[in-house]
Amino acid sequence: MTMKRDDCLKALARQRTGEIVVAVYKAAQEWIQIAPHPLNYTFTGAMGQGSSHGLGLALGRPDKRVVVLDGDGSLLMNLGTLVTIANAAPKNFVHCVLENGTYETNGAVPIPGAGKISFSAFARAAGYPKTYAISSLEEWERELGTILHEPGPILVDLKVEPAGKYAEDFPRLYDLKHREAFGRALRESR
Ligand SMILES: Cc1ncc(C[n+]2csc(CCOP(=O)(O)OP(=O)(O)O)c2C)c(N)n1
Ligand SMILES: [Mg+2]
Repeated sequence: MTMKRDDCLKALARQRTGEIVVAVYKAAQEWIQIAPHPLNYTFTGAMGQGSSHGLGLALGRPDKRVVVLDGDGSLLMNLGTLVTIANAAPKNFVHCVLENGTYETNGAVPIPGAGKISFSAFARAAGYPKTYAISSLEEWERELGTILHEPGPILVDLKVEPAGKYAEDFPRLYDLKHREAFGRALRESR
């Protein structure tokens, strides 16, 4: 069983309060349209670095919760990030992996090990104290209240399939206007 990605992101948007949300690739394309907010930090290009940027934000702003919407292909490209994050142990860090089994942005080429590997097992082996593997919307909606408040770092493996028709807008993911608004919102949210 899997969830439709846009349903999954809409459920997060409904329960979001003041969190910084770092999102990459398809999740980012949908997130900026589903949940526009100055504390969205999105980018593409530096593949695999979403969780690293999120870690920096979490360490720099321990008063804010950081939710990362990572890609499965992206995380595979930087698995060492799991060890770095577990070692730094930021309590305000939630690492979600949108596991669609593909490099969807590049024509949905399957990721290596699709369906055979376990991101939650990788994270536990790296030292994350808490992990979830979620494949139904009901479970995601039920657990979100806990996930957004319990001590991290937490890894949440979200089993998703593409859904929704969101036009790609790569420039908007990291244009200067939005990046400056992010910086301002972060400074003002102390
Ligand atoms: C170092 C590097 N290699 C390859 C690419 C090309 N590339 C851009 S997006 C992407 C796939 C991203 O896959 P995933 O993280 O699973 O996100 P999805 O597209 O499925 O949302 C690839 C391979 C890149 N940007 N950087
Ligand atoms: Mg993917």
